[in-house]
Amino acid sequence: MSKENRAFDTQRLGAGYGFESHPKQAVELPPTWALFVGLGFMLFALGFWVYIALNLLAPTPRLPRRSEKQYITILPDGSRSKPNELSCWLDKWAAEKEAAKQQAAKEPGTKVVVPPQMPIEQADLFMSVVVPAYNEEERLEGMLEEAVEFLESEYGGAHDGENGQYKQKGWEILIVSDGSTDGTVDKALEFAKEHQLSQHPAPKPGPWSENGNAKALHSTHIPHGSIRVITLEENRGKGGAVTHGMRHARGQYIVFADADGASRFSDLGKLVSGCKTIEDKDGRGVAIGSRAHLVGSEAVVQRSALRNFLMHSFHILLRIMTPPATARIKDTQCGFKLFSRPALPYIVPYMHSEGWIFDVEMLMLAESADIAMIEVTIGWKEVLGSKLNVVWDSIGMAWGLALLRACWMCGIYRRD
Ligand SMILES: Nc1nc2c(ncn2[C@@H]2O[C@H](COP(=O)(O)OP(=O)(O)O)[C@@H](O)[C@H]2O)c(=O)[nH]1
Ligand SMILES: [Mg+2]
Repeated sequence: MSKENRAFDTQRLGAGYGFESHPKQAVELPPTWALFVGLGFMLFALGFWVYIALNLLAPTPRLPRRSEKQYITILPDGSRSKPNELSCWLDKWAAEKEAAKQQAAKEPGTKVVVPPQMPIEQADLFMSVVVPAYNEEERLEGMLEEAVEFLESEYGGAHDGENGQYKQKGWEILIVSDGSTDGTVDKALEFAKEHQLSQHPAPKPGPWSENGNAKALHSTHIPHGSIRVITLEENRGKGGAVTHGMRHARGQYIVFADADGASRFSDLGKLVSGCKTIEDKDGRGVAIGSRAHLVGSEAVVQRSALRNFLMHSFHILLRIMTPPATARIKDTQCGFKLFSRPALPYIVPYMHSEGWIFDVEMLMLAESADIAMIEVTIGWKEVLGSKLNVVWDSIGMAWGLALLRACWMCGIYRRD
């Protein structure tokens, strides 16, 4: 045999050409149990690292700073107030809960029961409106105009509920400026000043009035203190701002609404009646403004094809990744949602998401506490100047959703 075709020379054992040089013997596999132990070990190691990674990646909201627990409003003489302390039901609730727990630990024999969610302090007024606002100097005024007109006509003066009549009356607007770098705060306070009742004691008929009916420049006059402006020192994101506002709400019902006025504010009445129909014996309920009926309509079609495509993809992801009642909600992202006060301690203390995905976390928390939710169709218009970065924020939302679900499943987030 010539030297050139040595590779095929299987007679020459030990020639150093690979397989032909191995002695023939049966391959011995490890026992099955050892394979299972190895596999189990690998899965455990994987789980361990996933758990560590989730712990590192899970968003932890930062604690509010001193100045963020204060608000500014307009005084009866039209000047700006100094910063006042915000009342915070959450701080009181957490302190009481802790005290009850310690009491229970101290007296193991006497059976002190800590209710899973202790009730929070009573409402002072009927409706709290939380408005997250990030650089909204352009869009805020129109929204406020529409809101106060409805609130004043529907729920009376801002202080009516504080006088002991059951909280059918009274309202407040909490504007949470989320580290805005423009004139959002000034715009909000200017608005409050211009509309303040004490600034316009009695509208006088003048050349502008029609048929002798006085019609002042601003038709709605509001009692002082109705609008509170809170400033977050650093931008947190919409979820952070809404949650912050909800911690300081004094209303029997709490709604959050976008600063651009995209939702028809007068549909708040529909949310309240919808919520009342589903409240349980403890008065807990959530009403979700819905634009689902508008899909395919002019308002939605006007949006870019990319935004609509991403919206549909996000809905599919939501269906797969959220528990059943949340997955059934057709429009989870609408910035117009109402909560009854007794529902708050099941949701607000356990919020983690700071960004756009916070709505889903709120709904998942409500679902996990067996709080009924109802979707209510509302009027809505597309308003220019959206701050949503369609591509990046969609990726961020998908990632946020995956993280959120994983953290709840692994017990990194939990109610205690
Ligand atoms: N707090 C806070 N709110 C934001 C931020 N970005 C947007 N918003 C608010 O979220 C609401 C909806 O924002 P918008 O830009 O209209 O989003 P879109 O309606 O989804 O297109 C408005 O009230 C914004 O001021 C942010 O970074 N922080
Ligand atoms: Mg908008």
